[in-house]
Amino acid sequence: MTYLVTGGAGFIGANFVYHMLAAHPTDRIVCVDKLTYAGNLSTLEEALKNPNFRFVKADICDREAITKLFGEERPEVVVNFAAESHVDRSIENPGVFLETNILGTAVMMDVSRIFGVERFHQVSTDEVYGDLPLDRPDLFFTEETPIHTSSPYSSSKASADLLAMAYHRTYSLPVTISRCSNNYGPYQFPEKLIPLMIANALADKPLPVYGEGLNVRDWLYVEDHCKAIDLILQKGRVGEVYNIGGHNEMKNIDIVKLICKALDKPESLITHVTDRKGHDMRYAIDPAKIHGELGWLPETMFADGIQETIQWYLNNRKWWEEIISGEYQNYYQRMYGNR
Ligand code: NAD
Ligand code: TDX
Repeated sequence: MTYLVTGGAGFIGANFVYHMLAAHPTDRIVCVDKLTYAGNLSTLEEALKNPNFRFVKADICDREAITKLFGEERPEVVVNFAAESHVDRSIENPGVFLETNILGTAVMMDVSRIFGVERFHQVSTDEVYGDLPLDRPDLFFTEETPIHTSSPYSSSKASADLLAMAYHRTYSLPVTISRCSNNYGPYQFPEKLIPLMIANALADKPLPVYGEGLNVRDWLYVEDHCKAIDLILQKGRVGEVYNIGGHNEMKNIDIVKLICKALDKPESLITHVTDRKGHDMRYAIDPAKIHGELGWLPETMFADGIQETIQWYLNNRKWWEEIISGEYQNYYQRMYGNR
């Protein structure tokens, strides 16, 4: 069996590559990634030593390159992680989100149709459901919750989901979609909340909390997300959407305080900065469908996963210090300089 994984040099895609190489040691994993600012070949260093793994640098919008690759590899399964993934960047510059997240997904599905893949899995997000009010803790996102987006990022992901469902209905492309809550774990790019706060705290720099920090996210350890996608590939029903989340809601401010405590840094580093435009208040997934149908449950408790993650960033300073030493500095200045 050959799996084509797009975006495998990014955070979740790379964790998925490692999961698949370990869980399916006789299968072939081909990774295609454009290596944008968010993609790092060093993340795949160990995978590159495995004869069942191949890396190809290409843009999912490049129909010719993708067609050539399908001709060479004839993948049975495609898992589409490749995306522009950072909400703040989508607010700054939406165009590239529309290109990669919508048009790139369309190219991947067109070529998948031509080559008759057995499964096209679209990795989506809980952000397509918009947000929930803080004063209604009884409400959760189910697969039936209407699509209702807030940012250019979530709108581009929702567009891709709608297109995927249309390709299923119109062309019988064997599509599945997963919508996961916020991931954390090794190899997350330090523009995202948890690694950014770890990196800043270690440098005794201000910890920029948007607004009051009362926004709630539903955190899932990345390995649990990877296992859920694997299960959907093996046992999920074509044409279905599966929500993935572990009922682990946390306020941003509490996450940042927890990081301060774990690193023995003072909470006085916390700086409240101007809020994100259109900032979603609360995400919360109801995972009853994937639990009931496929038997999936998260395995890592947040208390353990966050300690492991902090330890990983302490043990792998070279990986993230290299990233934040380059173009990231310009990004940081633009995003936080006058905030
Ligand atoms: P990431 O930004 O860390 O990685 C994205 C990867 O895609 C990078 O390696 C990048 O080089 C690659 N890429 C970008 N544009 C490309 C293009 N045009 N062609 C080929 N490769 C391209 O993202 P992530 O956090 O790992 O997210 C992966 C997927 O999971 C995304 O689709 C995202 O929407 C979804 N998701 C993320 C989260 C989360 O908490 N991070 C939660 C739910 C869903
Ligand atoms: O410096 C910061 N300060 C801050 O208060 C950053 C980077 C974030 N935040 C807040 C904004 C959010 O409420 O923390 C929360 C988490 O922010 P992000 O890490 O940017 O994630 P989020 O916007 O929730 O989106 C993430 O989860 C869903 C991923 O980036 C998406 O790709 C995924 O679809």
